[in-house]
Amino acid sequence: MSLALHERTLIIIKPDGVARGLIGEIISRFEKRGLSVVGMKMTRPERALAEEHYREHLGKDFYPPLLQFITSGPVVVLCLEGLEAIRVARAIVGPTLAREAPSGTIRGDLALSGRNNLIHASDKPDSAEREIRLWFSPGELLPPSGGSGAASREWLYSDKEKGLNS
Ligand code: 3AN
Repeated sequence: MSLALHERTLIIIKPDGVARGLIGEIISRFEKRGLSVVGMKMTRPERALAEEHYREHLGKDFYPPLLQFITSGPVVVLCLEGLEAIRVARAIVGPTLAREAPSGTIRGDLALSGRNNLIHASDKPDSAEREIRLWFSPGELLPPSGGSGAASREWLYSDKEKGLNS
């Protein structure tokens, strides 16, 4: 099985993370782990975009307040790239209910709430693809291996993981 060295995932630093001044702290956790930033912008989401983003939760009791929350202020949207980036980013973020998130995760170290939990991270490859397309136009994304930390890639992965000889 070939490894997804250039797998991409979508991260949103939600309004609470921006308002609490945690943008740098949050991005640095992903970068220090080795994930590369290949797209980034600050925006205040339109309601229609938020509805599309959270469409799988339509009809749930927390859907209206969730939409209200995500559109309540500016967010920072990131596209991250790296080996198994979707799984790695979710592990860095921690589980939804921040009070139960283990220390060492972003939510476990920095949040207490189930809604104001700082971050969204795509949960699987098809949602990552859909969400990246929703939040970024192709011209806003760097090419594979072209993002932040490109110079450290040489040391981040073994030759086998890089798809070279084992
Ligand atoms: P995650 O962000 O951990 O992937 P999802 O995708 O299941 O969680 O839920 C999306 C967002 O909806 C969560 N980040 C949280 O803000 C909110 N949410 C999910 N479940 C609940 C819940 N039971 N009560 C309140 N808000 C919730």
